[in-house]
Amino acid sequence: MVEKQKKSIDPATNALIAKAAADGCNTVFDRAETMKPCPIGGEGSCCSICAMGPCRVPAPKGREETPEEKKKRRGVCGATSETIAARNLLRKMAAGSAAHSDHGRRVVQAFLAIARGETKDFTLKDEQKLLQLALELGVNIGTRSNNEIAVDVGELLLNEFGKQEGELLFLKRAPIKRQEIWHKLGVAPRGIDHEVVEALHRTHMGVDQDYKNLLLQGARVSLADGWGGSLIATELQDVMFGTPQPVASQINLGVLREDEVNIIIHGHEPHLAEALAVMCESPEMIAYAKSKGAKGINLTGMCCTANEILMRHGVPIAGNFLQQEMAIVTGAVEAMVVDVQCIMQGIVEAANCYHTKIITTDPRAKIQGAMYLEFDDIHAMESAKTILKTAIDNYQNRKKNVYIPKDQKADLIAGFSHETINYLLGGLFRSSYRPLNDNIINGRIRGVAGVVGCNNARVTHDDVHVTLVKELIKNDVLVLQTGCAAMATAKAGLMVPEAARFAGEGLRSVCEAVGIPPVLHLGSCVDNSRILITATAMVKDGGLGDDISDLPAAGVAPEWMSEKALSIGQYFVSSGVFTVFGVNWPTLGNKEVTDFLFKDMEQLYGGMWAFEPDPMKQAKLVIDHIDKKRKALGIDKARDRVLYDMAMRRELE
Ligand code: XCC
Repeated sequence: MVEKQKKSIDPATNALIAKAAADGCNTVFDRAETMKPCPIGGEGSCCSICAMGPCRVPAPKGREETPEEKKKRRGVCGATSETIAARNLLRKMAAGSAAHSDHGRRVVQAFLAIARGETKDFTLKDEQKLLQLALELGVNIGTRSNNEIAVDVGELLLNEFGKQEGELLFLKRAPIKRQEIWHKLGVAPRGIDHEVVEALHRTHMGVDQDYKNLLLQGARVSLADGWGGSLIATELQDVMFGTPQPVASQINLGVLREDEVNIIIHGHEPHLAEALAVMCESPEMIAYAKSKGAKGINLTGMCCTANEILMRHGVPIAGNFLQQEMAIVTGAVEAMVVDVQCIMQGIVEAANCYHTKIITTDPRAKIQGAMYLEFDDIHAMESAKTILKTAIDNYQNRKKNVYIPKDQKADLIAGFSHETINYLLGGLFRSSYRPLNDNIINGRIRGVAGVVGCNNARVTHDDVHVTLVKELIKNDVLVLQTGCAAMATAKAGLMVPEAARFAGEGLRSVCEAVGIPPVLHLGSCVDNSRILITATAMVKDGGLGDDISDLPAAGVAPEWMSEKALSIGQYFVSSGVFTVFGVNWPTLGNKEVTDFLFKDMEQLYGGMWAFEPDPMKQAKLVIDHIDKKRKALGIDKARDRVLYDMAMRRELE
């Protein structure tokens, strides 16, 4: 008998999977059992781009295909399996880039509304970051007010989306050598929307039919995300809502409260969450909650919105991607308020089993069967109030079958922005990456890994994340995290300074000296741009080569599922980072395309893709890569240090 895949390593999730079954509530874990993934689509061998298809061109399994078979593996139009696989991949990258970048555009629009005085509900919190941005972008500061400066900054950055000529302004932040690579390959993005549109055009029936050329556009549209849309979002969110600093909080479903109105904010963009965080504290709203029999209001987050308000307000996190229905199954959630991205339609069905109201708030993302209360950036607090009142009114409808896994919550420290890491390492007056670079050079820290991305119901929830990260820190690799990946390891207790005890001796000594955890939380998925800036800062500080591709560093998305992850992965690779994906790889149906991504890309970008579902093997790939880079830098000897015990010392005397 085939053993069933374990659903989660998280006890809270497992307890609620059992409760859902008892309550007759269908969840993602049930659907993943009944709906098997399509093997042809999964390997990138299905073309549904025109109405002559869909054409299926699956690769033979378990053996090399013959040249004759290969010739026949074509769509009705004659498209080869290379074209089909590359075209599918590029479309996914374009969708991922579009998602982050549409988020970025919305952030700029909100930023401009504040700068122009169109709303009084938010202010620009981080003046220093605003002025730095103005300097970088060549905006006149002089005696002008912050708002005047911000209007110019906002307009310049809004222009980045529709720009038709030139290249994105933030590309200049990258190391010079990296910029030269992009120019040589012709992949420096022009405008953000421009690259998404061109990717869609080139993948339309009968346009770009050379897989290498298609994958160049994959690099360009993804770079438009990492060094464009996502970076713009991160920078302006920091100016508006504050640059994150270390903050303590808690995570997992145990943060829900039995005697309070529980509201979960789920999605990605931070404006609504910011407004709710402020409004929840208002005496008027607290009194209103009390008038309905609750002791107070408990706002918690889910997915990347959770990371945003955790980083800036310490708002606790209820869970990551695969826990969204589980939160509802507690029977204790009055409202799940959502905006865009990673919101499973299944939450509406789950909510129908309990009393939870699903409230959509964004005209771009309505869900059939959910309640729609539009969030208005200009009148943010009024919108937040309406949403809160709706949730509070629902408290009285809470049914009896409530179960909160109260013991299931872990402490965590978050808020490690690039600025914070810089400050923590070097201090206020000499903030720098020097101590980090020095500790890498002397071998206490072997290297750095960015471990990011989603959960995926095709693998045991959180397992791949936690196993991988534990193995990395044990081997002295400092781990930087974002997104749902960060939440998985935080739940496992790896994001507190005491977790240094799980680290190898070298990394532990650095963590203990600085007082940081061995696994640093850098924020949401758009904040993967912070990892690019951190890597660039390490290069610029010196001693570790002159490009990101020289660093003893790698990226991993162990449980990825979204198209955004592919865009992130490709902008890591195109920025020079060796990047490993778990679960499944969407071009396995074509050897040429896969070899190009897994081998040839290194010649072009200094970074390349790898696919490995096993977390221990993922760790080995990362560590081997880090060691290869250490050797190339001539710092491999430093790690071979011997720690003398007393007997050895005496022998030497
Ligand atoms: Fe979504 Fe961002 Fe993935 Fe989590 S990590 S499942 S994309 S919430 Ni971004």
